[in-house]
Amino acid sequence: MTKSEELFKQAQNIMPGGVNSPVRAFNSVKRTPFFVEKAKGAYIYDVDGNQYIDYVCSWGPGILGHAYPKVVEAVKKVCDNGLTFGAPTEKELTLAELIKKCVPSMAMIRLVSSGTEAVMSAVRAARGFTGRDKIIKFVGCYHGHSDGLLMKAGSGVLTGSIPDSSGIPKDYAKYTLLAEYNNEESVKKLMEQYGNDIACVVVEPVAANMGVVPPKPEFLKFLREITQQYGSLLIFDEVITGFRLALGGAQEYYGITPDLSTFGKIVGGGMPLAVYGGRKDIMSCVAPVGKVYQAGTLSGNPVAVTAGIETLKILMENKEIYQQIDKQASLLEKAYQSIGLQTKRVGSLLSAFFTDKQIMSYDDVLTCDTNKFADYFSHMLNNKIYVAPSQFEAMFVSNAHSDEIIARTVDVICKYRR
Ligand code: KE4
Repeated sequence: MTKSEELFKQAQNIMPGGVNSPVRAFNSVKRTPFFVEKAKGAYIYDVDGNQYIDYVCSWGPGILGHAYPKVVEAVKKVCDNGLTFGAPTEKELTLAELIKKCVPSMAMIRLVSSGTEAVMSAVRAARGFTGRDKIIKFVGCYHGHSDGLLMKAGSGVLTGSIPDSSGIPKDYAKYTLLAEYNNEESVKKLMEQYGNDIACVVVEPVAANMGVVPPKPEFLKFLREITQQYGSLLIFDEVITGFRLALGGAQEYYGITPDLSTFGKIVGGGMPLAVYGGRKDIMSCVAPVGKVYQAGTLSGNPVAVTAGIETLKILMENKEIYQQIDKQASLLEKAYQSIGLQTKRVGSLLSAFFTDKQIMSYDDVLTCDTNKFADYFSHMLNNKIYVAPSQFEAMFVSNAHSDEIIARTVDVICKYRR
């Protein structure tokens, strides 16, 4: 029995599934998860001494590569001054100003500790600002695990949604309407039926939780226009795309300005930090100025904020990183296409799909053969390459994925026989 297997066996007795987040249990790829010892650059090491090339990058934060020296040094240093104060610090102001510099729509921001918290709070601010109760989200998009956002399609688009988790009162579902990603008609129908009671449309500008599914041309522009038409707010959930597709995220990449945005992952440099914010008139509804209550003991934590500041500063001073990771990801994409797999890619975010159906929506992704995916996952892991253990996740390329690492990955991909 490997050490990972031993640890996993013990962990399952004290943590649900032996993990602290479900996807880490490797259930959909039918393998025992490896337990991590450390990570450095593009590599992650398990407790049995195996080294893997890492394309999960902790689900997105690792754009610079693991344990980036300048970030780690800054974090180590700041710890000597105390780990948390629960009081304002200049660093929070510095990070807020860096975020606004990168993402001009973020006129006012609030720091929180997770993407879930950021999106939950942004939706509450939208409801508080508009005085409306209903929201629209898209099937297949994930916005964290707050009750109102863990919903799946009901029997019909206009019949609202149903909870996508037990433990959520059925009644909550009537406030969350579900549309189909990339399907303008499905949004129009809901807006015509409920428009004046819809507080916001919340969307991943590039869907990355059903595998990577980019927006059809004009889809985001359509959402921008139809929300304005009905007085609803547009929320871009940029927890994955933020600071990944460009310094200004998807809203820079596609040139569409939402009313509110959420960020996570990269903005915290790998520490527990996320952000929601946007128009000042909306964010002025948030306590203590306004009546939308939201709070957090570790919000703006000085250690996490330091990691975020250092990460954003490095990205701002080295914008060529974006061309580099885009180029490296394009080489992987070509390799997947050379073995007959369909791919979707935006910059350094990509997925290979195990279906022949043209991928435009969640329904298309559901036609994927997840057993084939599991077989491919094992092929990659057995060759010491770690990709996300689910067809419905994304692949992330970091600035630490050198030409040699990419070449080795291409070689392993091309050896895979479907
Ligand atoms: P967290 O609460 O996990 O920090 O963020 C939630 C979230 C919000 N919005 C988007 C677009 C997200 O992708 C996420 C979280 N992403 C998943 C990976 N697809 C995190 C990995 C996990 O759940 O373990």
